[in-house]
Amino acid sequence: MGKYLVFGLGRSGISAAEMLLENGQEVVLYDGKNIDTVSFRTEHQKLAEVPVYCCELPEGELPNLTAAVLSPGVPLDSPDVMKLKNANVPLSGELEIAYVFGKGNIGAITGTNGKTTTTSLLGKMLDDFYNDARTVGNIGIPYTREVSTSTVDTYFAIEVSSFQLETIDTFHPKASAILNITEDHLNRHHTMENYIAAKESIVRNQTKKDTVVLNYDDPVLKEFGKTLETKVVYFSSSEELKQGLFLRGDDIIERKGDEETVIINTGDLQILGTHNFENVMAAVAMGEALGVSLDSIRGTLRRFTAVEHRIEYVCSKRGVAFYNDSKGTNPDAAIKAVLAMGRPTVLIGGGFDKGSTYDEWVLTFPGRVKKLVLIGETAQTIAKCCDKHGFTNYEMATTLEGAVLMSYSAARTGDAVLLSPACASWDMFADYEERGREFKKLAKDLPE
Ligand code: UMA
Repeated sequence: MGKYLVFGLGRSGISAAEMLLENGQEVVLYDGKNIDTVSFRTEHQKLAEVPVYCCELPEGELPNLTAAVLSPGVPLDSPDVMKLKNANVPLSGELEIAYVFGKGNIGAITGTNGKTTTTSLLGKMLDDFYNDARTVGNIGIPYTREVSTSTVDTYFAIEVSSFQLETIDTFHPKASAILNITEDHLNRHHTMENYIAAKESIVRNQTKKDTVVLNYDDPVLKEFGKTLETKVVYFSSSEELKQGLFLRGDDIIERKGDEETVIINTGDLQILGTHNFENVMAAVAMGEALGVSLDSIRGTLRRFTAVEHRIEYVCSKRGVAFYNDSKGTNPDAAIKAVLAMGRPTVLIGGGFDKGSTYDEWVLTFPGRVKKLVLIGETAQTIAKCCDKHGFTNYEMATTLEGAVLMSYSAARTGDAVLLSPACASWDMFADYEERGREFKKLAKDLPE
Protein backbone atom coordinates (compact mmCIF):
# COMPACT_ATOMS: atom_id res chain seq x y z
CA MET A 1 0.00 0.00 0.00
CA GLY A 2 1.20 3.49 -0.78
CA LYS A 3 0.40 6.89 0.64
CA TYR A 4 -0.52 9.69 -1.75
CA LEU A 5 -0.99 13.41 -1.27
CA VAL A 6 -3.63 14.51 -3.78
CA PHE A 7 -2.93 18.16 -4.60
CA GLY A 8 -5.89 20.17 -5.96
CA LEU A 9 -9.48 19.35 -5.13
CA GLY A 10 -11.16 20.05 -8.45
CA ARG A 11 -12.48 17.40 -10.82
CA SER A 12 -9.13 15.62 -11.25
CA GLY A 13 -8.14 15.59 -7.58
CA ILE A 14 -11.47 14.28 -6.28
CA SER A 15 -11.60 11.55 -8.86
CA ALA A 16 -7.93 10.61 -8.32
CA ALA A 17 -8.45 10.41 -4.54
CA GLU A 18 -11.56 8.23 -4.92
CA MET A 19 -9.75 5.90 -7.31
CA LEU A 20 -6.75 5.56 -4.98
CA LEU A 21 -9.02 4.71 -2.04
CA GLU A 22 -10.89 2.15 -4.14
CA ASN A 23 -7.53 0.57 -4.88
CA GLY A 24 -6.60 0.31 -1.21
CA GLN A 25 -4.19 3.25 -1.02
CA GLU A 26 -3.85 5.77 1.79
CA VAL A 27 -4.76 9.32 0.76
CA VAL A 28 -4.41 12.83 2.17
CA LEU A 29 -5.98 15.80 0.39
CA TYR A 30 -4.61 19.28 -0.11
CA ASP A 31 -5.83 22.41 -1.87
CA GLY A 32 -4.02 25.76 -1.98
CA LYS A 33 -7.24 27.69 -1.50
CA ASN A 34 -9.56 27.76 1.47
CA ILE A 35 -12.04 24.85 1.44
CA ASP A 36 -15.07 24.40 3.68
CA THR A 37 -14.13 20.91 4.85
CA VAL A 38 -17.56 20.15 6.36
CA SER A 39 -19.47 20.75 3.15
CA PHE A 40 -16.63 19.13 1.16
CA ARG A 41 -17.07 15.91 3.18
CA THR A 42 -20.86 16.03 2.79
CA GLU A 43 -20.53 16.51 -0.95
CA HIS A 44 -17.87 13.83 -1.39
CA GLN A 45 -19.03 10.98 0.84
CA LYS A 46 -16.40 8.57 -0.42
CA LEU A 47 -13.72 10.92 0.93
CA ALA A 48 -15.43 11.58 4.29
CA GLU A 49 -12.73 9.80 6.33
CA VAL A 50 -9.74 11.28 4.53
CA PRO A 51 -7.69 14.17 6.05
CA VAL A 52 -8.25 17.43 4.14
CA TYR A 53 -5.72 20.27 4.35
CA CYS A 54 -5.94 23.65 2.74
CA CYS A 55 -3.98 26.90 2.31
CA GLU A 56 -0.77 25.53 3.80
CA LEU A 57 0.97 22.37 2.67
CA PRO A 58 0.89 19.83 5.55
CA GLU A 59 4.65 19.39 5.99
CA GLY A 60 4.11 16.71 8.65
CA GLU A 61 2.49 14.46 6.03
CA LEU A 62 5.33 14.73 3.52
CA PRO A 63 7.80 12.13 4.86
CA ASN A 64 7.23 8.66 3.37
CA LEU A 65 4.76 9.75 0.67
CA THR A 66 4.68 7.44 -2.35
CA ALA A 67 3.91 10.49 -4.47
CA ALA A 68 2.12 13.82 -4.62
CA VAL A 69 -0.56 13.62 -7.32
CA LEU A 70 -0.76 17.05 -8.91
CA SER A 71 -3.93 18.29 -10.55
CA PRO A 72 -3.32 19.62 -14.07
CA GLY A 73 -3.89 23.22 -12.98
CA VAL A 74 -1.00 23.15 -10.47
CA PRO A 75 2.11 24.71 -12.05
CA LEU A 76 5.35 22.82 -11.47
CA ASP A 77 7.12 25.99 -10.36
CA SER A 78 4.55 26.98 -7.71
CA PRO A 79 5.89 27.53 -4.17
CA ASP A 80 4.01 24.47 -2.88
CA VAL A 81 5.51 22.24 -5.56
CA MET A 82 8.97 23.63 -4.73
CA LYS A 83 8.36 22.59 -1.10
CA LEU A 84 7.41 19.09 -2.26
CA LYS A 85 10.56 18.90 -4.37
CA ASN A 86 12.72 20.10 -1.48
CA ALA A 87 11.18 17.40 0.74
CA ASN A 88 12.09 14.82 -1.98
CA VAL A 89 8.44 13.88 -2.54
CA PRO A 90 8.08 12.12 -5.93
CA LEU A 91 5.76 14.14 -8.18
CA SER A 92 3.07 12.44 -10.20
CA GLY A 93 -0.13 13.53 -11.90
CA GLU A 94 -3.71 12.42 -12.33
CA LEU A 95 -3.04 11.07 -15.84
CA GLU A 96 0.00 9.09 -14.71
CA ILE A 97 -1.67 7.41 -11.73
CA ALA A 98 -4.72 6.58 -13.82
CA TYR A 99 -2.38 4.80 -16.22
CA VAL A 100 -0.57 3.00 -13.40
CA PHE A 101 -3.77 1.69 -11.80
CA GLY A 102 -5.78 1.21 -15.02
CA LYS A 103 -5.94 -1.47 -17.68
CA GLY A 104 -6.77 -1.43 -21.36
CA ASN A 105 -5.72 0.06 -24.68
CA ILE A 106 -5.00 3.73 -24.99
CA GLY A 107 -5.39 6.26 -27.76
CA ALA A 108 -4.14 9.64 -26.47
CA ILE A 109 -4.58 12.91 -28.32
CA THR A 110 -2.86 16.21 -27.68
CA GLY A 111 -2.28 19.42 -29.66
CA THR A 112 -3.13 23.06 -29.21
CA ASN A 113 -6.45 22.87 -31.05
CA GLY A 114 -8.83 20.17 -32.21
CA LYS A 115 -8.17 17.85 -29.25
CA THR A 116 -11.75 17.74 -28.04
CA THR A 117 -13.30 17.11 -31.47
CA THR A 118 -10.70 14.48 -32.38
CA THR A 119 -10.97 12.72 -29.02
CA SER A 120 -14.78 12.68 -29.20
CA LEU A 121 -14.61 11.29 -32.72
CA LEU A 122 -12.08 8.61 -31.76
CA GLY A 123 -14.18 7.79 -28.69
CA LYS A 124 -17.25 7.27 -30.91
CA MET A 125 -15.24 5.09 -33.32
CA LEU A 126 -14.08 2.91 -30.43
CA ASP A 127 -17.55 2.79 -28.92
CA ASP A 128 -19.14 1.78 -32.24
CA PHE A 129 -16.64 -1.05 -32.73
CA TYR A 130 -15.74 -2.40 -29.28
CA ASN A 131 -17.89 -3.47 -26.33
CA ASP A 132 -16.13 -1.28 -23.81
CA ALA A 133 -14.90 2.18 -24.81
CA ARG A 134 -14.43 5.31 -22.66
CA THR A 135 -13.73 8.91 -23.61
CA VAL A 136 -11.84 10.71 -20.85
CA GLY A 137 -9.18 13.27 -19.88
CA ASN A 138 -8.98 17.01 -20.43
CA ILE A 139 -12.32 16.71 -22.24
CA GLY A 140 -13.89 16.89 -18.75
CA ILE A 141 -14.18 13.32 -17.46
CA PRO A 142 -11.09 12.51 -15.39
CA TYR A 143 -9.30 9.38 -16.59
CA THR A 144 -9.04 8.17 -12.95
CA ARG A 145 -12.86 8.01 -12.79
CA GLU A 146 -12.92 5.16 -15.33
CA VAL A 147 -9.92 3.23 -14.02
CA SER A 148 -11.34 0.90 -11.37
CA THR A 149 -13.84 -0.66 -13.81
CA SER A 150 -11.39 -0.94 -16.72
CA THR A 151 -10.23 -4.33 -18.05
CA VAL A 152 -7.70 -5.46 -20.65
CA ASP A 153 -10.53 -5.17 -23.19
CA THR A 154 -11.28 -1.52 -22.42
CA TYR A 155 -10.44 1.03 -25.12
CA PHE A 156 -9.71 4.58 -24.00
CA ALA A 157 -9.82 7.76 -26.09
CA ILE A 158 -7.97 10.28 -23.92
CA GLU A 159 -7.73 14.03 -24.47
CA VAL A 160 -4.40 15.02 -23.00
CA SER A 161 -3.29 18.58 -22.19
CA SER A 162 0.26 19.90 -21.94
CA PHE A 163 -0.42 20.42 -18.22
CA GLN A 164 -1.14 16.72 -17.74
CA LEU A 165 1.88 15.68 -19.79
CA GLU A 166 4.25 17.56 -17.49
CA THR A 167 3.80 14.91 -14.79
CA ILE A 168 3.83 11.67 -16.80
CA ASP A 169 6.44 9.02 -16.15
CA THR A 170 5.30 5.61 -17.47
CA PHE A 171 2.15 6.71 -19.40
CA HIS A 172 2.27 4.63 -22.59
CA PRO A 173 -0.42 4.99 -25.27
CA LYS A 174 -0.70 2.38 -28.04
CA ALA A 175 -1.60 5.21 -30.39
CA SER A 176 -0.95 8.89 -29.84
CA ALA A 177 -1.55 12.04 -31.86
CA ILE A 178 -0.16 15.57 -31.79
CA LEU A 179 -2.55 17.60 -33.92
CA ASN A 180 -0.73 20.95 -34.07
CA ILE A 181 1.33 23.22 -31.87
CA THR A 182 0.68 26.96 -31.83
CA GLU A 183 1.22 29.54 -29.11
CA ASP A 184 -0.78 28.83 -25.93
CA HIS A 185 -0.39 28.60 -22.15
CA LEU A 186 2.81 30.66 -22.12
CA ASN A 187 1.97 31.91 -18.62
CA ARG A 188 2.37 28.30 -17.44
CA HIS A 189 5.14 26.93 -19.69
CA HIS A 190 6.99 30.30 -20.08
CA THR A 191 8.55 29.46 -23.48
CA MET A 192 7.36 27.80 -26.69
CA GLU A 193 10.25 25.31 -26.31
CA ASN A 194 8.86 24.12 -22.96
CA TYR A 195 5.33 23.94 -24.37
CA ILE A 196 6.48 21.93 -27.41
CA ALA A 197 8.54 19.61 -25.18
CA ALA A 198 5.48 18.95 -22.98
CA LYS A 199 3.34 18.09 -26.02
CA GLU A 200 6.03 15.89 -27.59
CA SER A 201 6.46 13.90 -24.37
CA ILE A 202 3.24 12.05 -25.22
CA VAL A 203 5.41 9.64 -27.27
CA ARG A 204 8.06 9.21 -24.55
CA ASN A 205 7.28 5.57 -23.73
CA GLN A 206 6.03 4.47 -27.15
CA THR A 207 7.94 1.73 -28.98
CA LYS A 208 8.18 0.44 -32.56
CA LYS A 209 4.94 -1.47 -32.03
CA ASP A 210 3.03 1.76 -31.35
CA THR A 211 1.78 4.53 -33.59
CA VAL A 212 2.08 8.29 -33.43
CA VAL A 213 -0.11 10.44 -35.69
CA LEU A 214 1.40 13.81 -36.64
CA ASN A 215 0.40 16.86 -38.65
CA TYR A 216 2.70 17.06 -41.68
CA ASP A 217 1.74 20.71 -42.26
CA ASP A 218 3.15 21.72 -38.86
CA PRO A 219 6.90 22.26 -39.41
CA VAL A 220 7.81 21.33 -35.82
CA LEU A 221 5.82 18.08 -35.93
CA LYS A 222 7.00 17.16 -39.42
CA GLU A 223 10.61 17.31 -38.18
CA PHE A 224 9.75 15.64 -34.88
CA GLY A 225 8.39 12.59 -36.74
CA LYS A 226 11.75 12.09 -38.46
CA THR A 227 13.45 11.63 -35.08
CA LEU A 228 11.18 8.83 -33.85
CA GLU A 229 11.46 5.04 -33.88
CA THR A 230 7.71 4.72 -33.30
CA LYS A 231 5.58 4.15 -36.40
CA VAL A 232 4.64 7.61 -37.66
CA VAL A 233 1.44 8.29 -39.63
CA TYR A 234 1.31 11.81 -41.06
CA PHE A 235 -1.76 13.69 -42.20
CA SER A 236 -1.92 16.82 -44.34
CA SER A 237 -4.65 19.15 -45.56
CA SER A 238 -2.31 21.00 -47.90
CA GLU A 239 -0.38 18.39 -49.88
CA GLU A 240 -0.66 14.84 -51.18
CA LEU A 241 1.58 12.62 -49.07
CA LYS A 242 3.54 9.58 -50.29
CA GLN A 243 2.32 7.78 -47.15
CA GLY A 244 -0.48 8.82 -44.79
CA LEU A 245 -3.74 10.73 -45.01
CA PHE A 246 -4.45 13.78 -47.11
CA LEU A 247 -7.13 15.75 -48.95
CA ARG A 248 -7.62 15.50 -52.69
CA GLY A 249 -10.44 17.80 -53.71
CA ASP A 250 -13.32 16.79 -51.46
CA ASP A 251 -11.96 13.32 -50.72
CA ILE A 252 -9.98 12.21 -47.71
CA ILE A 253 -7.46 9.69 -49.02
CA GLU A 254 -5.15 7.31 -47.23
CA ARG A 255 -2.01 6.00 -48.91
CA LYS A 256 -0.41 2.89 -47.40
CA GLY A 257 2.45 1.33 -49.39
CA ASP A 258 1.28 1.41 -53.02
CA GLU A 259 -2.38 1.28 -52.08
CA GLU A 260 -4.65 4.31 -52.11
CA THR A 261 -8.04 4.26 -50.34
CA VAL A 262 -10.76 6.88 -50.35
CA ILE A 263 -11.77 7.08 -46.69
CA ILE A 264 -14.72 9.42 -47.16
CA ASN A 265 -15.95 12.39 -49.17
CA THR A 266 -16.00 15.47 -46.95
CA GLY A 267 -19.53 16.15 -48.24
CA ASP A 268 -20.63 13.09 -46.26
CA LEU A 269 -19.36 14.60 -42.98
CA GLN A 270 -21.47 16.71 -40.65
CA ILE A 271 -18.52 18.78 -39.42
CA LEU A 272 -17.17 21.62 -41.51
CA GLY A 273 -13.92 23.41 -42.22
CA THR A 274 -10.42 22.32 -43.14
CA HIS A 275 -9.41 22.19 -39.47
CA ASN A 276 -12.14 19.60 -38.90
CA PHE A 277 -10.99 17.56 -41.90
CA GLU A 278 -7.57 17.48 -40.21
CA ASN A 279 -9.23 16.24 -37.01
CA VAL A 280 -11.03 13.56 -39.03
CA MET A 281 -7.78 12.40 -40.66
CA ALA A 282 -6.06 12.16 -37.27
CA ALA A 283 -8.97 10.24 -35.72
CA VAL A 284 -9.07 7.82 -38.68
CA ALA A 285 -5.36 7.08 -38.29
CA MET A 286 -5.83 6.57 -34.54
CA GLY A 287 -8.89 4.36 -35.01
CA GLU A 288 -7.03 2.16 -37.50
CA ALA A 289 -4.01 1.93 -35.18
CA LEU A 290 -6.37 0.73 -32.43
CA GLY A 291 -7.83 -1.98 -34.67
CA VAL A 292 -11.16 -0.45 -35.74
CA SER A 293 -12.28 -1.62 -39.20
CA LEU A 294 -12.52 0.93 -42.00
CA ASP A 295 -16.19 0.11 -42.58
CA SER A 296 -17.01 0.87 -38.98
CA ILE A 297 -14.88 4.05 -39.07
CA ARG A 298 -16.81 5.28 -42.12
CA GLY A 299 -20.14 4.72 -40.35
CA THR A 300 -18.97 6.71 -37.31
CA LEU A 301 -17.68 9.53 -39.52
CA ARG A 302 -21.06 9.89 -41.25
CA ARG A 303 -22.92 10.11 -37.94
CA PHE A 304 -20.57 12.42 -36.03
CA THR A 305 -21.74 15.99 -35.28
CA ALA A 306 -19.96 19.05 -33.83
CA VAL A 307 -19.04 19.15 -30.13
CA GLU A 308 -20.44 21.63 -27.63
CA HIS A 309 -18.66 25.02 -27.29
CA ARG A 310 -16.74 24.60 -30.57
CA ILE A 311 -18.31 26.94 -33.17
CA GLU A 312 -21.66 25.68 -31.87
CA TYR A 313 -24.79 27.23 -33.37
CA VAL A 314 -26.99 28.48 -30.51
CA CYS A 315 -30.07 30.26 -31.89
CA SER A 316 -31.23 33.05 -34.18
CA LYS A 317 -32.83 36.26 -32.95
CA ARG A 318 -34.11 38.90 -35.40
CA GLY A 319 -32.15 37.09 -38.11
CA VAL A 320 -28.91 37.34 -36.10
CA ALA A 321 -27.24 33.93 -35.62
CA PHE A 322 -25.47 33.31 -32.30
CA TYR A 323 -22.44 30.98 -32.18
CA ASN A 324 -20.76 29.68 -29.04
CA ASP A 325 -17.04 29.11 -29.46
CA SER A 326 -16.14 29.34 -25.78
CA LYS A 327 -13.58 26.60 -26.44
CA GLY A 328 -11.72 29.14 -28.61
CA THR A 329 -9.33 29.74 -25.71
CA ASN A 330 -6.28 30.80 -27.73
CA PRO A 331 -5.74 33.04 -30.77
CA ASP A 332 -5.25 30.17 -33.23
CA ALA A 333 -8.56 28.51 -32.32
CA ALA A 334 -10.31 31.88 -32.41
CA ILE A 335 -8.93 32.65 -35.89
CA LYS A 336 -10.52 29.42 -37.18
CA ALA A 337 -13.89 30.47 -35.78
CA VAL A 338 -13.74 33.95 -37.36
CA LEU A 339 -12.83 32.39 -40.73
CA ALA A 340 -15.64 29.82 -40.42
CA MET A 341 -18.39 32.48 -39.98
CA GLY A 342 -18.53 33.57 -43.63
CA ARG A 343 -20.76 36.59 -42.80
CA PRO A 344 -20.42 39.95 -40.99
CA THR A 345 -19.66 39.12 -37.40
CA VAL A 346 -19.89 40.86 -34.05
CA LEU A 347 -17.21 39.17 -32.03
CA ILE A 348 -16.98 38.83 -28.24
CA GLY A 349 -13.37 38.31 -27.12
CA GLY A 350 -11.05 38.60 -24.14
CA GLY A 351 -10.64 36.77 -20.85
CA PHE A 352 -7.91 35.32 -18.63
CA ASP A 353 -4.37 36.43 -19.52
CA LYS A 354 -2.18 33.53 -20.66
CA GLY A 355 0.47 35.85 -22.11
CA SER A 356 -0.59 35.22 -25.73
CA THR A 357 -0.06 37.67 -28.58
CA TYR A 358 -3.15 38.72 -30.51
CA ASP A 359 -1.74 40.24 -33.73
CA GLU A 360 -2.60 37.38 -36.08
CA TRP A 361 -6.12 37.15 -34.67
CA VAL A 362 -6.74 40.91 -35.06
CA LEU A 363 -5.35 40.80 -38.62
CA THR A 364 -8.22 38.46 -39.62
CA PHE A 365 -10.84 41.07 -38.54
CA PRO A 366 -10.97 43.48 -41.54
CA GLY A 367 -13.83 42.48 -43.85
CA ARG A 368 -15.08 39.88 -41.35
CA VAL A 369 -15.51 41.37 -37.88
CA LYS A 370 -17.73 44.47 -37.94
CA LYS A 371 -17.38 45.06 -34.22
CA LEU A 372 -15.39 43.60 -31.33
CA VAL A 373 -16.76 43.58 -27.78
CA LEU A 374 -14.06 42.98 -25.17
CA ILE A 375 -14.41 41.44 -21.72
CA GLY A 376 -12.05 40.24 -19.00
CA GLU A 377 -8.47 40.66 -17.92
CA THR A 378 -7.03 40.91 -21.45
CA ALA A 379 -9.47 43.58 -22.72
CA GLN A 380 -6.91 46.43 -22.59
CA THR A 381 -4.10 44.36 -24.13
CA ILE A 382 -6.33 43.33 -27.02
CA ALA A 383 -7.60 46.91 -27.46
CA LYS A 384 -3.98 48.12 -27.76
CA CYS A 385 -3.30 45.41 -30.33
CA CYS A 386 -6.39 46.54 -32.30
CA ASP A 387 -5.13 50.17 -32.21
CA LYS A 388 -1.75 49.02 -33.48
CA HIS A 389 -3.39 47.37 -36.50
CA GLY A 390 -5.91 50.18 -37.18
CA PHE A 391 -9.00 48.23 -36.09
CA THR A 392 -10.95 50.80 -34.10
CA ASN A 393 -14.48 49.45 -33.84
CA TYR A 394 -14.24 47.89 -30.40
CA GLU A 395 -16.01 48.48 -27.09
CA MET A 396 -15.51 47.19 -23.54
CA ALA A 397 -18.09 45.39 -21.40
CA THR A 398 -17.70 44.50 -17.74
CA THR A 399 -19.82 41.34 -17.86
CA LEU A 400 -20.67 38.69 -20.42
CA GLU A 401 -24.29 39.77 -20.18
CA GLY A 402 -23.32 43.35 -21.06
CA ALA A 403 -21.24 42.04 -23.97
CA VAL A 404 -24.14 39.99 -25.34
CA LEU A 405 -26.51 42.98 -25.14
CA MET A 406 -23.98 45.29 -26.83
CA SER A 407 -23.35 42.73 -29.57
CA TYR A 408 -27.04 42.19 -30.22
CA SER A 409 -27.69 45.89 -30.63
CA ALA A 410 -24.72 46.22 -33.03
CA ALA A 411 -25.75 43.22 -35.16
CA ARG A 412 -28.16 43.43 -38.13
CA THR A 413 -30.24 40.73 -39.84
CA GLY A 414 -27.87 38.30 -41.57
CA ASP A 415 -24.99 38.96 -39.16
CA ALA A 416 -23.47 36.55 -36.65
CA VAL A 417 -22.67 37.15 -33.00
CA LEU A 418 -19.73 34.96 -32.11
CA LEU A 419 -18.29 34.30 -28.65
CA SER A 420 -14.75 33.21 -29.46
CA PRO A 421 -12.59 34.84 -26.81
CA ALA A 422 -9.03 33.75 -27.82
CA CYS A 423 -8.45 33.56 -24.05
CA ALA A 424 -9.15 31.17 -21.19
CA SER A 425 -12.16 31.86 -18.98
CA TRP A 426 -10.61 31.62 -15.53
CA ASP A 427 -10.76 35.38 -14.74
CA MET A 428 -14.59 35.38 -14.78
CA PHE A 429 -15.75 31.74 -14.87
CA ALA A 430 -14.86 28.31 -13.46
CA ASP A 431 -14.07 27.06 -16.96
CA TYR A 432 -14.90 27.53 -20.65
CA GLU A 433 -17.93 25.28 -20.31
CA GLU A 434 -19.53 27.57 -17.72
CA ARG A 435 -18.73 30.60 -19.94
CA GLY A 436 -20.25 28.85 -22.98
CA ARG A 437 -23.37 27.78 -21.11
CA GLU A 438 -23.94 31.31 -19.78
CA PHE A 439 -23.51 32.74 -23.28
CA LYS A 440 -26.05 30.29 -24.68
CA LYS A 441 -28.55 31.14 -21.96
CA LEU A 442 -28.07 34.90 -22.47
CA ALA A 443 -28.52 34.55 -26.24
CA LYS A 444 -31.63 32.39 -25.92
CA ASP A 445 -33.18 34.85 -23.41
CA LEU A 446 -32.78 37.86 -25.74
CA PRO A 447 -36.01 39.38 -27.07
CA GLU A 448 -36.84 38.85 -30.76
N1 UMA B 1 -5.17 24.46 -7.19
C1 UMA B 1 -4.26 24.60 -6.17
N2 UMA B 1 -3.05 25.15 -6.44
C2 UMA B 1 -2.70 25.56 -7.70
C3 UMA B 1 -3.64 25.42 -8.74
C4 UMA B 1 -4.87 24.86 -8.46
O1 UMA B 1 -4.53 24.24 -5.03
O2 UMA B 1 -1.57 26.05 -7.89
C5 UMA B 1 -6.48 23.87 -6.91
C6 UMA B 1 -7.60 24.86 -7.05
O3 UMA B 1 -7.80 25.64 -5.88
C7 UMA B 1 -8.78 23.96 -7.36
C8 UMA B 1 -8.13 22.75 -8.03
O4 UMA B 1 -6.75 22.84 -7.81
O5 UMA B 1 -9.47 23.55 -6.22
C9 UMA B 1 -8.43 22.79 -9.50
O6 UMA B 1 -7.64 21.85 -10.19
P1 UMA B 1 -7.45 22.03 -11.76
O7 UMA B 1 -7.19 23.46 -12.10
O8 UMA B 1 -6.42 21.04 -12.21
O9 UMA B 1 -8.90 21.71 -12.36
P2 UMA B 1 -9.76 20.36 -12.43
O10 UMA B 1 -11.12 20.71 -11.98
O11 UMA B 1 -9.10 19.23 -11.77
O12 UMA B 1 -9.83 20.19 -14.02
C10 UMA B 1 -8.74 19.59 -14.72
C11 UMA B 1 -8.50 20.38 -16.00
N3 UMA B 1 -8.19 21.78 -15.69
C12 UMA B 1 -7.05 22.37 -16.04
O13 UMA B 1 -6.20 21.81 -16.69
C13 UMA B 1 -6.83 23.78 -15.62
C14 UMA B 1 -9.72 20.31 -16.90
O14 UMA B 1 -9.38 20.90 -18.15
C15 UMA B 1 -10.07 18.84 -17.16
O15 UMA B 1 -11.26 18.78 -17.91
C16 UMA B 1 -10.26 18.12 -15.83
O16 UMA B 1 -9.06 18.26 -15.03
C17 UMA B 1 -10.50 16.62 -16.01
O17 UMA B 1 -9.37 15.96 -16.48
C18 UMA B 1 -9.98 22.17 -18.42
C19 UMA B 1 -8.98 23.10 -19.08
O18 UMA B 1 -9.25 24.27 -19.16
C20 UMA B 1 -11.14 21.99 -19.36
N4 UMA B 1 -7.83 22.60 -19.58
C21 UMA B 1 -6.86 23.42 -20.26
C22 UMA B 1 -7.23 23.65 -21.71
O19 UMA B 1 -7.96 22.82 -22.29
O20 UMA B 1 -6.74 24.65 -22.29
C23 UMA B 1 -5.50 22.70 -20.22
